[in-house]
Amino acid sequence: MLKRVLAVHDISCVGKCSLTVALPILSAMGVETSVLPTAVLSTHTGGFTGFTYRDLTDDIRPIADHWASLGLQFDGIYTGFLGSFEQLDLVAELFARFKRGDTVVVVDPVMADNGELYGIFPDTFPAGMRALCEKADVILPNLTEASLMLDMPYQEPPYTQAYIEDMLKQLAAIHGGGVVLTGVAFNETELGAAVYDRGAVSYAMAARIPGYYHGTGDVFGSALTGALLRGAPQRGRTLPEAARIAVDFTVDSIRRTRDDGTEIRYGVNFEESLKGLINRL
Ligand code: PXL
Repeated sequence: MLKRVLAVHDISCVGKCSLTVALPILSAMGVETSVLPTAVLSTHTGGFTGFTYRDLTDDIRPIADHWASLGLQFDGIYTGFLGSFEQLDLVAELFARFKRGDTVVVVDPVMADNGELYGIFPDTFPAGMRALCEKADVILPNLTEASLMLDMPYQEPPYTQAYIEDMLKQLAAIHGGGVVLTGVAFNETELGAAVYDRGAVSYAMAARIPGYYHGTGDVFGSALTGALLRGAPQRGRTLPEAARIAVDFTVDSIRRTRDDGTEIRYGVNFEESLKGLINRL
């Protein structure tokens, strides 16, 4: 039987991130995907000006009430970009209503990159996001988001292994669960993710492709969530296995985008990497 995941993100109509990435990737991975759009934007907010923003906060609880009346539950819940404190609270409420004992809750605390909180968020937002992370089974911060949630100054790469492993332990203490920390680099040539899974640290690194590619966090998070849910008959992949799959898929998508020479703010070419991802599963 198909596993069913609920993806809670905005719809950025153009620019390939959030739901326009999560839905195709999770479906292609063989996971039934329900969506809860938190907002509709004409484009994402990274690299475009003049975008529209229709907030859907008021629709979240009525949608959840209807689902509850149907007795729906999910094998996984995957959340990303959330636009306000109120949405953080509503999403915490969703976890309480739709999580069974074995449901995997993956929270990507999307709010910052390259040492900077996204301009639309107040400085108090990371504390709110940290409170949502407390309710997750797995969290997927990048180095900037991790620093903000731990109230540590942001440091530029390269990092030492001691620095990353101390950070992983502090992040795991937030929720007592799994951590996948992205943007980890120990030198100029490699980039990847550090994984903390029940006390064990591991790494999924890949050759660095220079440049900043938009939407890669959501490509990564979607592939990782799909891999956690999809495995040999009933069991999903372990967190280190899922991180390896997600890093390779993301890097493959970035490589195609670089080769295509397309404008970076329109997102990465994950579409032509899906076949390889499916074959690997
Ligand atoms: O990819 C993360 C993301 C999701 N949704 C919106 C965004 C961003 C990053 O900038 O602006 C609306």
